[in-house]
This record gives sequence, structure tokens and C-alpha cells, in this order.
Amino acid sequence: AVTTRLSDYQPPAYLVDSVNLDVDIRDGVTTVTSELALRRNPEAAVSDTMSFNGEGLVIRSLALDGKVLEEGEYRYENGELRLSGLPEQATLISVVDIEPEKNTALEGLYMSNGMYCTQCEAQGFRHITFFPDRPDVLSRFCTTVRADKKRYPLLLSNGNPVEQGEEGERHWVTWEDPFPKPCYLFALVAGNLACLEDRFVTASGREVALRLYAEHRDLDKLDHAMASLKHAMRWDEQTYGREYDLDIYMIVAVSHFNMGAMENKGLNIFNTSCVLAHPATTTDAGFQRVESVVAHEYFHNWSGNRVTCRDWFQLSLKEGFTVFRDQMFSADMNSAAVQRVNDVDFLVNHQFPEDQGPMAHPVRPAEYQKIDNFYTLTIYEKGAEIVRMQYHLLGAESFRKATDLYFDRFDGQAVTCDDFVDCMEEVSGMDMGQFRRWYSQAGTPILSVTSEQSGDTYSLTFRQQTPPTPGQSDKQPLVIPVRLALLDKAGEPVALDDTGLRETVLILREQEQTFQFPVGQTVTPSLLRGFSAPVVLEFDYRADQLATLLAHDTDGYCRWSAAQRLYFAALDRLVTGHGKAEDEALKLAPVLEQVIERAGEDAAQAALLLTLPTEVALGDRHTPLDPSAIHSAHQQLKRALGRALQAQWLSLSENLLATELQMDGVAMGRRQLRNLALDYLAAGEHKEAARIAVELFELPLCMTEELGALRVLVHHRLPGAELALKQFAEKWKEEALVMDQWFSVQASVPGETTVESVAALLEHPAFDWKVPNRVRSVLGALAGNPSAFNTDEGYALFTRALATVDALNPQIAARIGNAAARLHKLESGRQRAFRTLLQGVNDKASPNLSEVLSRILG
Ligand code: HT7
Ligand code: ZN
Repeated sequence: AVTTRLSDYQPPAYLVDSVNLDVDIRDGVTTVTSELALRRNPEAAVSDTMSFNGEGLVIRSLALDGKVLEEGEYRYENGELRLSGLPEQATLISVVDIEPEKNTALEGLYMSNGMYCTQCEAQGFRHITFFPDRPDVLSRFCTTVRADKKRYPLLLSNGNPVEQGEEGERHWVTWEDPFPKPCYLFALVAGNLACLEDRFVTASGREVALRLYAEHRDLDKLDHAMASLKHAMRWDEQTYGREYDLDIYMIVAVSHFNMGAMENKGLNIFNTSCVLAHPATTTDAGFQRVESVVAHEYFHNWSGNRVTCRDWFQLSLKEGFTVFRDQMFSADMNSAAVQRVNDVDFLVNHQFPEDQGPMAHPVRPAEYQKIDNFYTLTIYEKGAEIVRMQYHLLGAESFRKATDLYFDRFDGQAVTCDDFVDCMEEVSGMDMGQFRRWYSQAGTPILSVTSEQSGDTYSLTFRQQTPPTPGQSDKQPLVIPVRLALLDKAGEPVALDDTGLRETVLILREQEQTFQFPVGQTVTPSLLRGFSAPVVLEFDYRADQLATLLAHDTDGYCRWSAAQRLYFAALDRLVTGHGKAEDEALKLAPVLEQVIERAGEDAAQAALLLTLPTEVALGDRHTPLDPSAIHSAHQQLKRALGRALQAQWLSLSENLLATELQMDGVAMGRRQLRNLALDYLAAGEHKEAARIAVELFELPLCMTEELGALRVLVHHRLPGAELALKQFAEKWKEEALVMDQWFSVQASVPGETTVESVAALLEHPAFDWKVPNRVRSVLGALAGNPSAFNTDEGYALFTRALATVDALNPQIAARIGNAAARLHKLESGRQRAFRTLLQGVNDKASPNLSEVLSRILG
């Protein structure tokens, strides 16, 4: 395996000022002619040799400055075309053949449900033509697409259409993109698609055509994406002063896609799951995802496209920043408190385990083998937290000045994470030297806090420590902003100094620091408010303090965190055999009752507070991991809570029922809480649970209700579950995204026997190994279902499936392979069995999968 290192970065020997592409699409073979205007890079050491990337290209001809190159005059091996003896400026024309119909890896040009489309980030362009496939080569693209007129009436690429024509049964369109861009932002689509069109007038009065494309049958599912896009465009103008810059903005929905979406300049390509939405077929969570992904890709137009990354080590420069931007947008569009808790929940339950396991890496990694494997939660989510800390350190106003400076200074350039922080430093005058460690140091810091009351002084001592991560044993102290308040017995924040300040931010820099407050009364510290830094906070809270936080804290994160601590404490006692589920439920009941009583204030927040941590999260607290014990503890507590609060769950299940469909945040919150209540009711084996679930299933107002009811029926094995599954499949067999949910509901039923259902699902006629969404709906769900996954049968099935996926789509296989990352935590018997199977897969794995499995196997 080839390792690429940040420390080896060299600027390219030649730049490509312009690219003229001609893509001639014919059945079986597509011919790509490219004309590159090369110019020696004044920033690089003088050289007359240049390398172009090219994977699987069949060369028809190569010509330099009009002279045809014969075979001995160039070298094309191992994905690299090398040309020597180049002058200061030159024109390289290449003609190559590619076979998009055979492309199951979904990078480069490929087919999805009869349409041609591209995915070039990170290194897909090299599968289309010869090019320096690296983000620091920015070029002006002019692209002509040719194809059969009848079957592919729509021919799209980046920028604006400038010319078109017909040649018999074929036609062509030429697109020009005036903005220099790296080739990873190139895109092309040829298909027969329906279009939803609208317009947007920018702040400076320019009119932009908005065109969303999907298969004809999905035209009625584009309205939400269009509304989201317009909101995002306005928000970016108002919040960051960023306007859209082309005359057209297009989004195309495709069924075969490795990730969520792609921000190609002017021509975004989206996984159908992130753009299509209709209340009948899409859950409320799906609606929110569409809103945030549409916004995320739009925001990339500035944070990523106008200002891009110098190299792929700087990926978080665009991804971390853009996730922060989309999170703030969603907070403005919906409930900010709920948004923050959802984001933190995701980070803590998914990124933290990554940062604490064999795949841990810095937000700016120092090396990689396959860059596709580094589109991780660390780059995206932890990267966003790092930007968020800078936002809070500077304050909204200075942060805006810093981003203005960043966009102005680096417009049209490929830059680094340090360039971004430099702008923060310059505007604020702060020394960000130590802060930069967040980018280079892997691992989740543990912040242990102790308190002491001495007379009229209350002190808090903070000790930070980051455990070693693979390849990085020595850790330095980080800058950790801790937002805090101290709550009195009634839950009111007390004054922290003689100015009456009731909330403050402590900036930790040392390994250990103590802070004193002139507070004489007994208080409960409300720490890390808003989750002010991505750290594990350890504080030995008493149960009554957690109850105070949960009941009274005005900070949504601290309330949620208190609830999580209460649940974990109860579950831990059950896992270790130190408690009885009924007793634990009785202790929790009064606190939870209060939450339920206040649910009318914000049902979505109540639902978050009432949701138990997952089995995966509970398992992560116990080494060696015994998934059966975890599963049993989880089931017991859920059942006991289902019984202890039976009357409340029943009333929520019945009283929150809406009579007409609404899609606003309040209605969505009520549906979320209702589904949760029904789940608890069924867990407590209430006799009404099946009736209510069946009624809801049969007459749902929307997919959130229909799927919620189906999940309760199936997960609790209630009477009617089998019939409901059958009816659902019959009703929705033509809707791929709904069927994904059908697969996923079954693969996520907790318990060992689910492995048998998963085996059957993999044989189902609607299962398709070539569709990443479908593969994820089964294997992803199994991986998140530890009691089924961690069995001999589960391991055997998973590893067999992994090898099958790898042969078709290495990127997806590598992503799914991450599910084995808890190998080292398993008890020895399971660990041995799983290790042997994984080793067998690794022996024959693609470079993508092998990088992941080798790290896991150690
Ligand atoms: N910037 C996009 C990344 C992406 C991607 C990366 C590797 C392989 C396939 C991919 N599809 C999209 C998505 C984003 O963060 O906006
Ligand atoms: Zn992104």
C-alpha cells in the first residue's frame, strides 16, 4: 500500500489554465477528448517533467503541441502518465476510452438507473481522463457532452450552457464554467429527467435559475429541497455575506451514490435519500436531513469551491467549516436547542468512538493510504466543533470579520487549515498557537473536574488528559473553553462574581487548573454548557444534582447530558449485576415524569431527554465487551420504564395523535415523542400497544407515523408484525427509499435471531449489492445492532457480505468495514472468532478495505 504524507507536499510542476473536454457517450464505450493548456508553475522548483493521473484509461491518442506522441515518448503505468522535456507552456491533447457501464465503484463516470453521472471527489476525475488530479490545480473548464437525443435528452455539466446542436439521432451541449476549479468539482450528467424549476434573486439583484432534476416519478418529491435551497441561499447572504455566483444552480438526484451528496460547481449531484422528500414516503428525520444536506452542499460554493483545499490533508478546512455552517443554519431554521443536542448526540455516539479506537486520526491527518477512507466523522464533525470553538472564542462579530477576510484573501485559491486560523488570529489579535493543536492531535480529551466548598468559596479543579492514539502517544494540553454556570437548589444560576455574572467561559490551557468563585451556598455545576468543547467531561455528580440539572437547567445540552448520566448509571448497575431494573426504574420515574409533564413546551426536546442511550453506547463503557449482558440490561431497563410510567406512555400515545398533517417543527416533535411513547408502551408489554400500533400503521398521516408503528410492531414482535411487514412491502415496492427503511427495520431488531432475518434479507429479490443505500440499509443496520452482530453467525455473515461488497465497490466496503472497529474490546472468545474471519477477508481485500481492516487487526 502506498502512503501519502503531508510532510511530502510539493506544489505541482505544471498548472493547467484551461481544460476543453469532449465527452462522447455511446453504448458500452465513452470517448473522452481533453485539451489541457499547461503552464510551468512559477511556485514550484523548475522541472520539465509532469505527471498526470489516469486510472483504467484506454489511450487512443496523445499529442503534445500538435505532435502525436508515439508509445516510447510517454510512460503510462500504475495510474500515472509521465511526460518529460516539456516546454514552459504546452497543449496536451488526449483521446481515451472508458466504460462507465461497467463501473460499480461509483467513482468517475458511471451509470445509475439509465442515466450517466459522475463522482469526482476525491480522486474520480482520473477515471475519466488524464489530469493532475489534486485540489491545488485550478482550471477553467469548457465541456461538451454528446449522446443519443432520445434516451439522453438532458446533457449537463458545470457552469452555463453556451452552445448546443444536433447530429442525426445524437445531440450535444457545451457548458462553460467561468470559475477556475479543481477537477474534483467537475460533473456531468446525461439522462432523461424531470425538472422542478424556480428562481432566486440574490441580494445584489442577480437572477439565478434553480433547477432540481429527478426521475419523472419523483418530480413531486422535490419541493422541500427547493424550499431548503432558497432558505440556504438567503441565509448565506445574511449570515456570511456570500452570494451565489453563476446564473444556474442545479441539483440532480441519483439512486447509486457512495455518500450523501456532492457540491460540484453549479451542478450538485445528490443521493436520492438527501434530496427527495414527501410526507407520504419520507420521515420527519428524512425531511430534516434533506434540508441540512441541501444547505451543506450549497454552502460549499464558498467554503470549498471558491476557496478550496491545497491538499487532501486539509479536507476539514472545507468539511469541518461547512458542517459548522450547516449546523448553524439548521439551528436557525428549527429549534436551536434541539439541533445542538442532536449534533452533540451524533458526535458523542459516533465520532468519539472513532477517536478512541483503532481508526483515530487528527482532524488534519499526517498521512493516508486511500483518501476516500478519510471522509470521516473526525474530519467532518470534530472539524465542525473546532470551528465552533473559534466562533465562540472570537464572538459572532469578529468571527464574521475573520471569515470575510478568509473568503476575500483566498478567493480562487487552494489553501490550508492554518490559513483559516491565521485569519481568526489576525482579526482577533489572539494567539491561536496552542489552539492549533486541535488540528494535529488525535483523540478525545478527557476533562476530569472536581469541586470543593470551603467557606464562602467554591472551587473547581480541571485536569485534562488525552489518551494515546495509534501512532501518537504523547499528547499536549489543548485550549478547552468551558462554559459554565452554578445552579442553586432551585436550579437558578447564582452570581459568579461581584458584577452579578451568572454564566462564564473558562479558557483552560494547562494540564491542571483551579478556579474559585465567591459562592457560599451548595451548588450544582452546569459544565460545558452548549457542549463548549468536544471533550469527555468527568464529574462525580450525585443523583440529586443530575435531577436538578435535568429539571431546571436552561441549557439544552446540560439537561440532555444529565439524563444520559442518569440512564448510564442505572444501566451500568444492571450490566454489572449491582441493581434491579424495577428499582432503577422507580428511581428514574419521578424525574422522567417531570420531563413528561413539561413536554408541551418542546416535545422534540422531551423526546430527546426520554430516549435511552443505545446498546452500542452502553457497550462502549464496558471492557471486555459482552454484548449479551449489554442487551439484557438495556431490555430490562426499557421494560421496567415502560411499566413504571405506563399511564404516561399510554396518554402520550393517544393524546398526541394529530388529525391533520402538519410538517412544522412542533408537529414533528409531537410525532417523535409519540413514537417513543408507543415504543415504551410496547416494551412494558401493555396490552393496548399492539392495537394502537396497528391502528396507526393502517391509517397513518405520514411516513413518520407509518414507519414508527411498523418499527414498534416488528421490534417488539407484536401480533400483526408479520402482516404489517408484508403489507408495507407490497404498498411501497416501487419506492426504493421506503424499501430501504423496510430492510433496515428488520435488520435492526435487537436479539441474536435477527442474523437469520438478515441472511434472508440479503437473498430478497429487492436486495441489490450494487446500490449503496440498500447495502447500508441491511449491513449498516446490522452493524448498529450489537446483540445480533456479535454472534458467530453475525460475524460469518458480515465478513462474507463485506467481501462481496468489496469486489463491487471498495469505498462502500471500507466504510462498512469500520463496523469491526470494536474488535479489540470484545471478550476473548468472540475476539478470536471475529479476528480469524476478518483476517481472511483482509488477505484478499481492495486497498480501501485493507487500509481499514489492517488498522483494526493491528
Ligand atoms: N464533499 C463531498 C464528498 C463526497 C465524497 C467523497 C468520497 C467519495 C464519494 C463522495 N461523494 C461526496 C460531500 C460533502 O461533504 O459535501
Ligand atoms: Zn461537505
